[in-house]
Amino acid sequence: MPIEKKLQKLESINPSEVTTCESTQQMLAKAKRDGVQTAFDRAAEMKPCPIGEKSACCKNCFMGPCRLNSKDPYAKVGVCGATIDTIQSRNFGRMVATGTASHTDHGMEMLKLFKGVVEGRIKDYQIQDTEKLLEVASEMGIKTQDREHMDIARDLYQVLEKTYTQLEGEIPFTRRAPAKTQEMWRQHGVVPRGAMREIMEMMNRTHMGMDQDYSNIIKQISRTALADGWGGSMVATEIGDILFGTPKPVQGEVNMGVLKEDQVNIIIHGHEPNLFDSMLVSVSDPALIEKAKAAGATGINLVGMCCSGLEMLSRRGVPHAGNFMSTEAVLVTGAVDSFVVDVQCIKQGLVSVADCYATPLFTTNDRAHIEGAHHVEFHEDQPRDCTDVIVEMAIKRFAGREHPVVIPKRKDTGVFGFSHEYINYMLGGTFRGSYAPLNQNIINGKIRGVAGVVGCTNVRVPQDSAHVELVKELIKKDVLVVQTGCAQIALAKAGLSLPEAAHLAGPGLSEVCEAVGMPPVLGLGACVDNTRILTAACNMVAAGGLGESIADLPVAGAAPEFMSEKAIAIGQYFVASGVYTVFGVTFPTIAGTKFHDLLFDGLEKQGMGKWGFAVDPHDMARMIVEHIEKKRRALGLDKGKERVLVDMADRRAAAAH
Ligand code: SF4
Ligand code: MSK
Repeated sequence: MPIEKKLQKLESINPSEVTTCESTQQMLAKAKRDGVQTAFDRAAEMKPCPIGEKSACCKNCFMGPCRLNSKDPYAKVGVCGATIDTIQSRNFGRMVATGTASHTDHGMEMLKLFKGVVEGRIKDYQIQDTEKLLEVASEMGIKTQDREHMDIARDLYQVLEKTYTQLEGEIPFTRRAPAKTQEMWRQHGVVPRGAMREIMEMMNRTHMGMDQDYSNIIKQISRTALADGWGGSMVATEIGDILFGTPKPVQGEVNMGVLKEDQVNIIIHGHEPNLFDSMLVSVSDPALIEKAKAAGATGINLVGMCCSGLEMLSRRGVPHAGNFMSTEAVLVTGAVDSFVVDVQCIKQGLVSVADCYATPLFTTNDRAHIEGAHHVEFHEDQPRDCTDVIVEMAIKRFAGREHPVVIPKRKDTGVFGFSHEYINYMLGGTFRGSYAPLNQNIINGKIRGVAGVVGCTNVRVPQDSAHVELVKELIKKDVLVVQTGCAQIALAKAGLSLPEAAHLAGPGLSEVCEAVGMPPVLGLGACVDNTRILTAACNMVAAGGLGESIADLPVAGAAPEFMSEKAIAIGQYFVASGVYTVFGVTFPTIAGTKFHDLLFDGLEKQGMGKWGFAVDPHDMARMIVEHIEKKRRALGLDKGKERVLVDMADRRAAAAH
């Protein structure tokens, strides 16, 4: 379709005001010249609904929808009598249920793939990390000695399936949490039984006329969210590692400059690593490479975006073109010969942008079709029936490229793939991997604490700006930053994912980074890999000296540019696990209401973490640092312990404990 047909009268946006990513700015300027509309243009037209934004609107039945939008949120109730606290908590619960459903459904697909491999029905994937298989299996109480790997894997499948299907009891990975954290969960009755049951109950309890006490609804909210963090997401990460390999640090390239004008460019965007893994096989096939050459290309260039891109960047060093808010902009280069998606975070607007540049957009998953896209379904037992077709179509598009190609030159490098296992090894050495040196550096004050800065980019915030400002501020204050999801790409583009960025950190953190050779910002993977942060927190408690539960640790989390319901579920499972979690952009509750106060204060009094909110990244950094210092004081770390340099001998001694 000619580009002119796509022209709509839109408010004019200034690219440098809506994104700090240079490549995206360049492509938005080009999109404007080409008359192509993106989410940035639509956001200028579509202001957020102020009632929905604060969850003061209920549409849970058809006596409504009811809006409780008076100045005093308690001045009105819904037609059924529902108060603002009932409405907000029900809406919040449904967001958590949706986010949890997304992650657990993803995890379940990974487990289904694992089952197929173990049963020998699926031959194109194998167990790549047997060490991790044995570790996870023995953690789950499965006998591993003198047994075949496949027998162990079969038992592991049976145990992990309970994460989803169990009706009573506790999901398997909750036993990974420190005993005191588990005790606190039991005391509040929030240990998840099975993810399906928790999501189902959450939806039922939020139906009209069901649970109408926010202080009871919150229990199911936490239980559902914990079924994500210690359930569906954790299974996705652990099975992903077993099947595709546990990440180890790898240098990778990010930004739109990874596209190549003289090659067939294929982008994969989504969340499931299986499609990407099979695409890697197809693009390495000599016959397809020959076809690409016959079409005039010098090769085939496979590139990732968003979270499956991050999984492949972390595991294989596959180049990454950008995060969530760059997915439409990258098509404007005219250089993308196939744009392939699977599940989650895929804007419907991609179809029209792809159409403008004659780029074929492929959906591949039965759970996520898009009207107007080509659907070539991916099946794990015959993966190349899908991936080869896509490569062939990309070659065809390359041969007939109709639009001028403009690729931003910017390409940045970073080191990614810091699994919690690698952090253990990196700090403790090959023979005695341990978190004790990290704890030691926190105790002696060189590192004040650890912050997870994670999550999406959102059109309501200049892209990447809050991530970068917040992280710069935190490392300056000697807070070690760990990252997952689109946040990592923001920091990699700002050059903070390289060991050389240590000089931007405060004196204590930079000394540790230089001694170990690590960046002050550690990329841990995709958004499901937030569970690596939970596991790292468990290891920190186990290593000693920093309290007995996750809530005791001098740690915090932040999602400064979040946009998805998955992020709300993640935030709640961190809070319910004991972590102070600060969100930016907006928060879906009204300050001064009882439910809001429960989230922002009451939960901490119950032994959990709590929510925080700030739009300005500097405020956010201040809040996080204050919280970390509060936790340090509670641990007695403010008593002026001598600052000791940790050398190899110290590390060995610490690891021996
Ligand atoms: Fe209105 Fe109550 Fe129906 Fe919600 S459940 S729409 S508050 S009547
Ligand atoms: S892709 S959930 S925009 S991190 Fe996981 Fe990025 Fe957020 Fe989607």
